Amino acid sequence: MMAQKSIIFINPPYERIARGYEFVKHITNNSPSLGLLHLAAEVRLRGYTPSIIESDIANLSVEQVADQVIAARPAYVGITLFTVGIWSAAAIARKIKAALPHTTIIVGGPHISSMGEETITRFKEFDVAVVGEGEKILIELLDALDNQNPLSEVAGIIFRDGIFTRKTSGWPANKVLDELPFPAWDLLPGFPHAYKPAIYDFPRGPVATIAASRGCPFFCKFCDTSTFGSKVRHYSPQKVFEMMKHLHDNYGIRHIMFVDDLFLASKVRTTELCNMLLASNLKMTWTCTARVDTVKPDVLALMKKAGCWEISFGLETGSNALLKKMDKAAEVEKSEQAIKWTAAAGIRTKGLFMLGFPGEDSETIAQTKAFIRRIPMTIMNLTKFTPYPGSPIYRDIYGTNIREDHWEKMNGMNFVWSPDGISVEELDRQYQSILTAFYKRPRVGWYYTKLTIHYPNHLLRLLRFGLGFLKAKISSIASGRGGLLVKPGNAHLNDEKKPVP
Ligand code: B12
Ligand code: SF4
Repeated sequence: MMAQKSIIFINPPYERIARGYEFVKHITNNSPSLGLLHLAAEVRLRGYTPSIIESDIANLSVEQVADQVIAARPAYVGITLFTVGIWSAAAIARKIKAALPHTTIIVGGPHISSMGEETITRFKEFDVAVVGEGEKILIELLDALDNQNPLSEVAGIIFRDGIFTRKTSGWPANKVLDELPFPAWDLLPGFPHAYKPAIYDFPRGPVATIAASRGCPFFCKFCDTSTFGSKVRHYSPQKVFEMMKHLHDNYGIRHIMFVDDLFLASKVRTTELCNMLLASNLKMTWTCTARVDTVKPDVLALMKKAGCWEISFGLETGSNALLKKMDKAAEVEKSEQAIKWTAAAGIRTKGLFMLGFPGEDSETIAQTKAFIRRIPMTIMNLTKFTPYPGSPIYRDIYGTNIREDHWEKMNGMNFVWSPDGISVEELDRQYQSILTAFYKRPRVGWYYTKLTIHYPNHLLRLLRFGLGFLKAKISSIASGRGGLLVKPGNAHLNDEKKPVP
């Protein structure tokens, strides 16, 4: 018997960390899928019984996830798809379909918003795809499936119709975010303690994530904005405050990570939220992401008072020429100013950098190294440039080819492509060298020592990471790779193209 009106949401397992760097798992971000929490809350309101499987965080393999689902015999399965997780999601779906042919498998998420038609055509184990923001569309879709109404009448979906793949008209994005129910944190197994963000990214746990807005009006060439589009919509400051209080009062949450792209886009809203936090007795800390052109000393001072602990800035590179190529609408000088203002306000500064964007060369790498040495940055993240489907650069690089063999590697920790004149091996070497240029300085080392003494909860994770790193280095030297942690020879643009069958 199929469990009627039940739906299991899955965040599939994926290669989170590049081979050779497995020890990094001890210190990386283990945040859950906020999208699935929003969807679960919405369907529960409409009488469905949702549950959630966070595969990676629960350390579940493809087989284990499929077995759990098969045992529960749900009417529906909803899988969230990042490009990196597509193969494992397809493997899970295939196993479920073999055992439960009447279970409908619905997919959504960033990979679908950018490449939905190709995905539904390619992967027969997925039944229907939901494009963009999923809450309202999923409700309409489930209603149509329950009542056997034609899918062609549901907007915002892609489905197979005989041998054809059909896409219905787009669904307008949710305009009023306040109308959405709070994410269903109560359905997350092990919440909140199982969901730790990256080490040193929060002072004290437990931690939860909130997206206080959706959408971004910029078009940085490396960024996939296909899910939420360019129209920015916000929760009201009052609702954000209520969500924080709900998390604090019901789950003991002490730190919030705002994951929206442009948390500081509106000075008025930021000021209002900060004033609410100051007037309350919620002693929560929080972090957010901002563009360098949205911070000013007065707001920063208020944010600090209201508990802001760290701001992440997408700095990307120390080269103005490269920023221009990225269509980032930013300049190194502005970045430097924003970092200085933020540090002066007593807020930690996190720089998000990228290595290997088209145009990267030895000169831009030297500029980046000089930049990170001179700015008062507390913590840096360096990702390996990846042309994600949905980003404007994707078509520039791949044209109409679909390099599905690259998908599994698209976790920001592999170079699947390299610019002319610079090899993947050289980029890998520079990757380590840039991180070393920042983290090996005595000032940074001393800061982290003080931080560890102040917040000893991070120590155990750090020890596990350190031991893993040591083991990886020794094994690399022993196998003749001279300490290099990644095996050279990733796929390159000039490799033989593998078309979609
Ligand atoms: C927070 C975040 C993370 C967190 C949490 C990840 C998670 N699983 O949600 C962490 C740090 C772990 C993370 C990691 C990565 N991330 Co990330 N992340 C984000 C960020 C900033 C916000 C996501 C979010 O919470 N949004 C709010 C919620 C409500 O939206 P949502 O999850 O997209 O869900 C909505 C819709 O997508 C849809 N939907 C989603 N799933 C489903 C399923 C069904 C069945 C249905 C019907 C609908 C549906 O409905 C939901 C509700 O409206 C986005 C940027 C962005 N603006 O979205 C990048 C983003 C999603 N990440 C990205 C990437 C590349 C990654 C990494 C692969 C590598 C990296 N550089 O970090 C890793 C691995 C991802 C993984 N599989 O977990 C890309 C994805 C591009 C792509 N095509 O794959 C994005 C879009 C950034 C970008 N602009 O390029 N990430
Ligand atoms: S990088 Fe940031 S500013 Fe640029 S498009 Fe993406 S979310 Fe918007």
